[in-house]
Amino acid sequence: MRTIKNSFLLILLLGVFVSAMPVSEKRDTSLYNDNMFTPLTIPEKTDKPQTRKYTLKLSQTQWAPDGFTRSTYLVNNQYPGPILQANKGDWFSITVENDLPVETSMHWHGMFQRGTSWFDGVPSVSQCSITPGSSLTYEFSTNEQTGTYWWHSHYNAQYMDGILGALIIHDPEDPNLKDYDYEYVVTLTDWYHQTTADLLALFLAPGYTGGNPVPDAGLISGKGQFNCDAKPGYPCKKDSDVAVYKVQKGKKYRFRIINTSGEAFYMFSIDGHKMKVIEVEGTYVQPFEVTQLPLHIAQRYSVIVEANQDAKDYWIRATMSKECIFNNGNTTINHDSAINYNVTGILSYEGSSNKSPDSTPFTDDLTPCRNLDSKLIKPLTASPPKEPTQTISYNVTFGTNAMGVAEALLNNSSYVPDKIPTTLRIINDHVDVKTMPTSQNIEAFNDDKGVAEITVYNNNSANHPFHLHGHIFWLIGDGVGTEIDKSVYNTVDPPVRDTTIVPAKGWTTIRFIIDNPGVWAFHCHIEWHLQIGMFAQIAELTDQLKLQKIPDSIQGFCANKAY
Ligand SMILES: *[C@@H]1O[C@H](CO)[C@@H](O)[C@H](O)[C@H]1NC(C)=O
Ligand SMILES: *[C@@H]1O[C@H](CO)[C@@H](O)[C@H](O)[C@H]1NC(C)=O
Ligand SMILES: *[C@@H]1O[C@H](CO)[C@@H](O)[C@H](O)[C@H]1NC(C)=O
Ligand SMILES: *[C@@H]1O[C@H](CO)[C@@H](O)[C@H](O)[C@H]1NC(C)=O
Ligand SMILES: *[C@@H]1O[C@H](CO)[C@@H](O)[C@H](O)[C@H]1NC(C)=O
Ligand SMILES: *[C@@H]1O[C@H](CO)[C@@H](O)[C@H](O)[C@H]1NC(C)=O
Ligand SMILES: *[C@@H]1O[C@H](CO)[C@@H](O)[C@H](O)[C@H]1NC(C)=O
Ligand SMILES: [Cu+2]
Repeated sequence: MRTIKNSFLLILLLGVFVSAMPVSEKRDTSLYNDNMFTPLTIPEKTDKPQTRKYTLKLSQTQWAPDGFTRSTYLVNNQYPGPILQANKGDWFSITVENDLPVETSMHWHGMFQRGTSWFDGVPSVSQCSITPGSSLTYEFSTNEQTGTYWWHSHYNAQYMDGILGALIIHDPEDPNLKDYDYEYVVTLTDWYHQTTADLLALFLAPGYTGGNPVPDAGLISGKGQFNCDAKPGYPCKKDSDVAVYKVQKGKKYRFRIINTSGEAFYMFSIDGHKMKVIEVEGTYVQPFEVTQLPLHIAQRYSVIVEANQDAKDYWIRATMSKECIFNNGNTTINHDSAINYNVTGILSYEGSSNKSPDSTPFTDDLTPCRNLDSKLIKPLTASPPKEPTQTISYNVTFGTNAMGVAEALLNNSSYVPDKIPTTLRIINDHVDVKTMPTSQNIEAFNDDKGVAEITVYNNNSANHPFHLHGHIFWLIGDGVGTEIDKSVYNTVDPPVRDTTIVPAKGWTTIRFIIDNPGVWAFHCHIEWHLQIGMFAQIAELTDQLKLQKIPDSIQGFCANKAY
């Protein structure tokens, strides 16, 4: 994310540039990522940690993942980008080559970045952005982390234009290994027919109060079907590729499901097949069965699906909850979207010839827009931290600034990114975070091995998926109402996550251990909210951070800018 002011002109210019491009009628299916539909090839187990090297080459092209052609960003000429894989303890060395006409920056969602906080990929917090034509190599250890993660651009709302992919860390000691035969990765994404640059220009226009833009389609692992029939005369092609996951009867499949959306809430299910949840955002849980899995943005689950039904085809449903998508009639951007909320793919048994499944959905009644019931999620090993040593809260509100532009505020303060990343200010200049402007929304946590407790109050009617960088946290409690209800606190075996919902008209309390020197973003993952300032910085153990040496590559990017 960059300053709205700085990037605004760029957004407008890009908007003009993009809309002037000819609309291609070509249907290029080669840009889908086939690896999303093939069981994972697991990296070989090694005695010593390996360095897993990848190159991510970012480019722009005209493409129609759902039947409508628009300017799309691709990574290695694919969408979603490559699945990055490692084994527990390995290092990643990932070179990001920016061939886009705009700046970028890459975030490894869920990675602790212990000792490498400058590679967390957040402009204005951990690094200066990667200018067009340049590249940056991110190097970090997976340390003790395992499980299902993802990577995405953290520059403006760019990931929603296509810059994202899965990141999987395999665990040779995974207690579930014997319970499945193959692994698949699934990404769920809401898709728009305008670029985020165009949408942001509308969204950030003075006087706009219509809420988040409405998506046009939902994509399963990059494949979607725009509802062409619903918009006569609209330039789109029917019969675009459907996401098909092939299974063999009698085998068991681990599906790693990642909600990579910018706005939409999904309810994921596979007709006729129960799902056994085994992992929630990198933490093993005591297995439990569900028929429907609710996922908010950035949340991840691993489930085991047994191919134990008649060898036919079954609908995979990633139903977007209409209730969770605000649409205030003609004041909302793209309010007349023809989106089909019933996003589908196919689970196809080997030998099945049934191309159009006739399976029926599960019909359990789940509350949309919320987390999976926390009571179901019991970590395999429960070791929540003790009572907090530092407690803070944020009150989320919306407003408009002096220019009439929408803003989101935490304790009355909308975050304004700084040119110089906070991490560099602290390490290079030893700036005391207490002296930073209010608009930095920065809070210091300096009690080594202490326990931080954050409560977010949400007085508005949207659900906000909050993500904390650099950590997992224990979800101590949440609820509706304007006051915390401590009677619902779970301090014995609470869920462990890195992204959780702050319910509409409600609150959420999390705890984490203060043990990772760095400056970490804590923000709503609805990109539209993030862009208007629903963002805080957690400055952790800055005395230790000051002693760390920033790589020349990170210093160099800023040297060319404000530094
Ligand atoms: C993905 O996250 C969005 C935004 O929180 C949510 O609306 C959507 O339902 C989620 N999708 C799934 C499958 O959970
Ligand atoms: C928007 O909708 C309202 C209420 O339905 C209607 O009165 C108004 O004329 C509409 N405005 C536009 C520009 O279509
Ligand atoms: C979506 O699914 C619901 C429930 O099954 C159904 O009532 C509705 O007609 C479907 N909508 C479309 C556009 O297929
Ligand atoms: C936000 O405001 C509340 C109420 O005044 C206060 O208790 C809390 O500490 C503030 N949070 C921060 C991060 O300053
Ligand atoms: C949050 O802000 C709203 C709007 O100003 C206010 O009504 C509410 O009491 C505040 N909540 C807390 C916990 O401070
Ligand atoms: C936010 O501003 C309102 C109105 O000025 C004030 O009443 C409230 O105390 C402020 N809240 C915080 C947490 O500073
Ligand atoms: C916040 O909640 C309080 C108490 O329910 C209510 O009086 C107030 O109108 C709300 N403010 C906003 C901005 O929603
Ligand atoms: Cu939000």
